[in-house]
Amino acid sequence: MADTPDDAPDLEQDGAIRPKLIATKEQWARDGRGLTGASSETTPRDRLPPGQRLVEDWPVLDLGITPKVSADNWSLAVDGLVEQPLSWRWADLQAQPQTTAQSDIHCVTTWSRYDNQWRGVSARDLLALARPRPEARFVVFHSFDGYTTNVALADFAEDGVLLATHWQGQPISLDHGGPVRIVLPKLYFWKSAKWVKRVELLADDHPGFWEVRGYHNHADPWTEERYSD
Ligand SMILES: Nc1nc2c(c(=O)[nH]1)N[C@H]1C(S)=C(S)[C@@H](COP(=O)(O)O)O[C@H]1N2
Ligand SMILES: [Mo]
Repeated sequence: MADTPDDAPDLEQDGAIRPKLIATKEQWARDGRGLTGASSETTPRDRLPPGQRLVEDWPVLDLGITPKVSADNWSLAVDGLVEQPLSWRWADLQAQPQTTAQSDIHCVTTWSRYDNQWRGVSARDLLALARPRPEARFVVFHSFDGYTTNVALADFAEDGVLLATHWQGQPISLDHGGPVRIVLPKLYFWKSAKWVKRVELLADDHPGFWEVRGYHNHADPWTEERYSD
């Protein structure tokens, strides 16, 4: 089924995939919606990337499925090209060193939100435990709602990238991808997988849900890598 995510969700869930929303976002990619053509070369590199507007609230965006994931049934696999595959339950995650990091959110639908205070396990600490093999160059995040998204291993290993459990000192709500979501501050927010269940390391790139539907493979907000052309 080409129009559904490639992973079957494996928990109970509320809601269903919203085909109209997906079709609309595919059309935005074809239309180049939100593109200003201004690159960081022509505009001052201030805090708000080109084509973005600041919001105070925090919108909820996803495919329409909210998996019934909690600390009790949560699990995480880190696998693929790693020396030490990991299989964590909630207590294993809690036993890791906890990192806090503040960052701005930039969503491709043109909203940005400043000063988000995140806490969780840093990607660097996770990678130090799992030990990527030399051939590993890409990462795919798999989520409990069936969503996937891909990044270069180098981008996952950046400073400030977290498997986040807390936002502004509170547990991340289910709507926003709790109990554990990825936060990848340097890329558009669709790369920050909610409800993450698997971090897969690969030698070859494997485009995710939006990346095969007209959205940019890399997704740098500063150079408006919104869509693939
Ligand atoms: N598992 C999962 N993660 C996801 C998505 C999704 O549908 N499922 N949507 C992405 C998109 S398009 C955005 S903009 C952000 C939205 O996160 P928020 O709802 O916490 O604002 O989550 C990203 N991560
Ligand atoms: Mo998004």
